[in-house]
Amino acid sequence: PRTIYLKDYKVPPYLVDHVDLRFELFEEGTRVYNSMEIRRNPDADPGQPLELDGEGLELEGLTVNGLPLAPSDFEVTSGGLRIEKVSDAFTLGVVTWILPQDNTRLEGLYKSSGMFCTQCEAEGFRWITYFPDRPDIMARFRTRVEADKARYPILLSNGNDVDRGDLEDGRHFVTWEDPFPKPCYLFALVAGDLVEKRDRFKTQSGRDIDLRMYVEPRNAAKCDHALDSLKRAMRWDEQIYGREYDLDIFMIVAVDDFNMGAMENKGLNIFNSSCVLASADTATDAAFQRIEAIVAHEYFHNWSGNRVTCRDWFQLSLKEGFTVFRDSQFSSDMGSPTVKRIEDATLLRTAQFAEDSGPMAHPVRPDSYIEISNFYTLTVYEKGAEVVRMIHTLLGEADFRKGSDLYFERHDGQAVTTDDFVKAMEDASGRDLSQFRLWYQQAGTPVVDVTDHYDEQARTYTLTLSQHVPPTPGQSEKQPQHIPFAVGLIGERGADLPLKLEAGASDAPRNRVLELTGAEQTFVFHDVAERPVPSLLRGFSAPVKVRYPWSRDQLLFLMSHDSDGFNRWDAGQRLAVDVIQSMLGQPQEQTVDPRLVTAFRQLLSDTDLDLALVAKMLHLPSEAYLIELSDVADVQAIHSARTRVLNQLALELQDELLACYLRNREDGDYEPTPEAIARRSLKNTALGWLLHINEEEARLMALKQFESATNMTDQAGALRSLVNSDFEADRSKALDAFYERFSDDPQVVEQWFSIQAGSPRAGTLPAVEALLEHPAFDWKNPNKIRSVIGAFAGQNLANFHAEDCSGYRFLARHILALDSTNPQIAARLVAPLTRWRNYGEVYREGMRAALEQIQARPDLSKDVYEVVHKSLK
Ligand code: DPP
Ligand code: ZN
Repeated sequence: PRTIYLKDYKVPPYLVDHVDLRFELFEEGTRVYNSMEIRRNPDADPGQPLELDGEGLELEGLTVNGLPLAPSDFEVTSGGLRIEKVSDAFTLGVVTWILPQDNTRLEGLYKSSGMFCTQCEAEGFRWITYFPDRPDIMARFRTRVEADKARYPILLSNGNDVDRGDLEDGRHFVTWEDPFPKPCYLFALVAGDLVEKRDRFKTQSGRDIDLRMYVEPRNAAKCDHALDSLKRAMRWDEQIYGREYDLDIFMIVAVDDFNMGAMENKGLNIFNSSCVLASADTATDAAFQRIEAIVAHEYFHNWSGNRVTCRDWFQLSLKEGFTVFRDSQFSSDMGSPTVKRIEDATLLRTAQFAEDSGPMAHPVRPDSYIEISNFYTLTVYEKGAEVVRMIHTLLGEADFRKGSDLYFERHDGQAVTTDDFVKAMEDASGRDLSQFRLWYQQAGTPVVDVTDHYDEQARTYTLTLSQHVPPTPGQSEKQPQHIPFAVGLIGERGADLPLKLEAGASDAPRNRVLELTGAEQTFVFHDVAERPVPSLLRGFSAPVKVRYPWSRDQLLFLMSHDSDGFNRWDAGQRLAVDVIQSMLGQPQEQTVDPRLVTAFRQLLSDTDLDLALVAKMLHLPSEAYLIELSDVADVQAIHSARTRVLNQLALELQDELLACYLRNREDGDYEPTPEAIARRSLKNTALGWLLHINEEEARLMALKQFESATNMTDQAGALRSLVNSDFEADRSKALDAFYERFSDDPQVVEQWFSIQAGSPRAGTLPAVEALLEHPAFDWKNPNKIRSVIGAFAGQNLANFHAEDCSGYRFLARHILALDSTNPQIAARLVAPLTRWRNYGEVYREGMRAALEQIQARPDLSKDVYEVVHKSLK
């Protein structure tokens, strides 16, 4: 397979101004009539042939200005179609025949539960018709959809519906026109027997927008949360970014088979059902929050992605990093900012840091790729969002807003680069971000080492920060980056001290963002009356690793005194990591540092503390995070050490856990408010811990909660606790009852699968293999694959990393099977094997053998080939 390089980018030789599409949808196939108004690009080298992309298409007709083209005038190539000689401006007509009903890749046009839908990002449009499938071609689309009226009463595409009517043979049509030029990856079409839920939104300038949500009839009662979230997002984007919606209609559609979470097609967002449908009795708090965030994310793309789009796919983070930053600000404003920060940092430190130190490590703006689908990564999305967040921190709220206004104004209707984004921020603020741009160019997680010195005589406190960025594939030498490093200094009595960078300065802040730009830099604080404890990288102000020799007592001190909620939580995490790591390989009877027990006792008993923060602080660092922190991970030892710490904590804190459970048990009507979510989280964590030690009273409480729960959070919480316990009989009874009750609800069945596959107790390999044989499992449905195979390899680490390597062979076998039906999903599943070099020998060899087994298969998809090949290199 061919590697594509950023340095090879050239402007397109031809532009498409207008596209007229007509889809004839039939059960045995779809005919697509595509008429494009094309002209030579005045900015490109002249004399180039016209090349269009196309995959899996049967070409039925080709005309130029209405006249058929002779076979000698064009050439159908492996990835498309080439016409050597064309005039400066012309209309090209293409007729193709495609088979959506057989499309298991879920790219282009396909069928899902009896409805037609599309997914064109990144390169799906080429599976529909011949077209220059690249985001810097922005065209106006007019789309006529024709189908059987009884089967497909709803026919949708982008923009406004301008015409509709009946045809012969019980068929009908609807014509859609999108006034905004857009790249073809934002094209969408939906046809199905769907119910419509309507709502309205009045924009800040007083325009009325029709909000329409389309779902299968059985999901009619699961739309309210998405529509409410949408309205909140629309209002928020007006208030915070001054961005107003631009069409008269905004549509959301839910489909069951979807490779991604959702897609921001212009005016017609298509969602994976699991990321949009919710009701109290079928969706957990986590799902409610995820839906609010994703609905907002896709909506925000209307400006950051659609009105201003990417020049090429190397610029993916231009829209994704910025939009993830925007949705994270939004979630933070809707809920608890500290909790949101903890969740974002946890994901980043666990999964993105792992990616950044593995064989697939790449910059936020990659330099090359084989298959772009492999670059919808945590680095492009989450690290990309952190990079934008750092710009926000460096510029401050007001200048950042000036920068975003300038960016939208300057580039409206254009396809641009991450450099253009940074330039707008520079121009609006007057700041120089040239060194900062390295965040887009250098892969790898910077490490900041911190040392300090307190001079009692001079009353100065000195922090020395030094940074290095580790080597990553293709980048052995790195330069120092521009790191906003927020700090505070905490005095003996727990209060923040003034931070004076000059002696005698008055009005000193107690929170400061130090700007680390050199390889090593020293910051001296004056008039420091006592030796402080430093609070470093407050609010996780940069996506870096911080090393400082904290003592356990200092961490305990920070846990209870840091005014920065994030760092309070982080101190608890560091302490727990330290305790767990010190128990690695120790005998069973090794006891846990009593200070950790005391700290957790405090957390459970202090009713004045912020519940949401306590709920987060009670989560021990995950196995995945502990693995990420190890140079050479011994998974079984990590699992055993963490389990022992959890057991001992639960045993010592039974009374407090019980009291916490009872205190937070009462629940009125279900509401996904931050306060109620925190109570449920605390309650279910306490229950889980108690069942972990097989406490009989807790068993009865769990059974009762399972039977009487009025919302899915409590229902699934009880089920999960039982499944993770040793109460074998209760576990299978509860699992059966749960399935019985929810078997006709795919989203709940997916939870049922993942609770089992992700549990170290219930999810041994034979049990997981049995789930694959379950009638509700479906190899064509990505959510089912993720909820069984993904949950097993991603969460059930003790069983996946079984020392006999059976987990790896299992994964390799299914990756190979899936590669021929859905290469995107197959390639995603390779991720748990990629970092084999960071594991102990047994694991390492087993993972490598699994990768080699996959690599040995001829005709691998580009998707799987790229990940496996780079992992073994
Ligand atoms: N739909 C995906 C997202 O919004 C890709 N654009 O991130
Ligand atoms: Zn996105």
